[in-house]
Amino acid sequence: MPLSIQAPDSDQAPGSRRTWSVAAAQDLLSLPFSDLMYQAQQVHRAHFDPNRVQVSTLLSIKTGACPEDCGYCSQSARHDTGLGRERLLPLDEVLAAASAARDQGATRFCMGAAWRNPTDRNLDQVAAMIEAVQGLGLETCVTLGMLTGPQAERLKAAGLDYYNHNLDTSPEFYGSVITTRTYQDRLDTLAEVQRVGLKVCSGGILGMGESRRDRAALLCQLANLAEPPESVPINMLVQVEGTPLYGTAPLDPFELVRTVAAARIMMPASHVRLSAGRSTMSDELQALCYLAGANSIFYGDRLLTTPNAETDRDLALFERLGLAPEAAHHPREAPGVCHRSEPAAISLPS
Ligand code: SAM
Ligand code: DTB
Ligand code: SF4
Repeated sequence: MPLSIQAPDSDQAPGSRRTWSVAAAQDLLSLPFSDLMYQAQQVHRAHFDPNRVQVSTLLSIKTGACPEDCGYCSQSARHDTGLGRERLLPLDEVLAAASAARDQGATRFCMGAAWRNPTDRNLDQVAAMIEAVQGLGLETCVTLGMLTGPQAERLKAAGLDYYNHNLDTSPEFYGSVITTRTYQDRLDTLAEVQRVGLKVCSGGILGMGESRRDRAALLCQLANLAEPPESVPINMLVQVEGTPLYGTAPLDPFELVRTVAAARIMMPASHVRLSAGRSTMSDELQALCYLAGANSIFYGDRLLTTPNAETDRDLALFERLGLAPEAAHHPREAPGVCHRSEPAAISLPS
């Protein structure tokens, strides 16, 4: 059944999961910084080993010429960003990138395509990629745009672990960023993905000119889904020349830390990923995000079309902070199993 945009409601029946109201989320985001961080750390430590970080690597399997008009995106055909249209990558190139990512220590391989939605033929090709990447012992995630129910079933049957589909911002601000689809379209795809038993990766982008209330409303939408997403990417806008959002006033970095902390408190068992934007963040800002409860990153020198923080810098920061990569949860663990896990094999600088 399609989900609908959540009305604010803070009633909580005994024993049930809390429904977050926008006002309650806004109150969290507005706490004195130390109080917010303290709460987030308590929640983080109750659910995770705070010194382990899940490590995913991204690959753009189909770049550019997307018919959507997302105001932040380098890949929209409607923005002149200098990106050309590329074809779907062949399977052997995807496999080579996945095995390099595994050798570098990634445990999940995330494949992104610049589609509004995949065709059934596209899905057959992506299903072959999922099966091959899984054969390397990596968890798999894909982000392909909107899906129908049967398409979600097809991905589940191929053995996919996670589907990424971001809500990006609040329902109210969404139309200022994207006009070619609705918030409800996003929720409908998420409902199909959850219905077939795929794990959900869904989050948003900060620094698009949204207000703190918009960030609160985004977190409410995510936390109030039928089940909270297993993975919550918090992206900082990567400003790409030629996109409508290029030149947006930068967000106060403490708002990023606050949003990570609130996400941790509102979705205690979810991995919160400090996603795009790390290449321009200081080590100290990233450390604050880890302290606020971020426990996942994209690792590797590239995101989809823009540079990521360099792997050497990430490894050095892990070493300086005493962090270690989390081992893969693959083959699948039983539901409800604790998220604490052994470190993965990854070579740290000496
Ligand atoms: N086309 C698919 C879709 O939109 O769902 C999948 C690919 S799309 C590039 C994946 C996500 O990347 C978007 O939902 C958005 O949240 C994020 N993203 C894209 N461009 C970004 C940018 N410049 N800065 C930060 N995040 C970005
Ligand atoms: C997500 O939340 N962020 C990733 C991934 N999911 C697909 C994408 C970030 C893209 C950043 C801009 C680029 O490299 O094109
Ligand atoms: Fe297309 Fe996805 Fe970029 Fe939007 S975010 S323009 S749907 S690739």
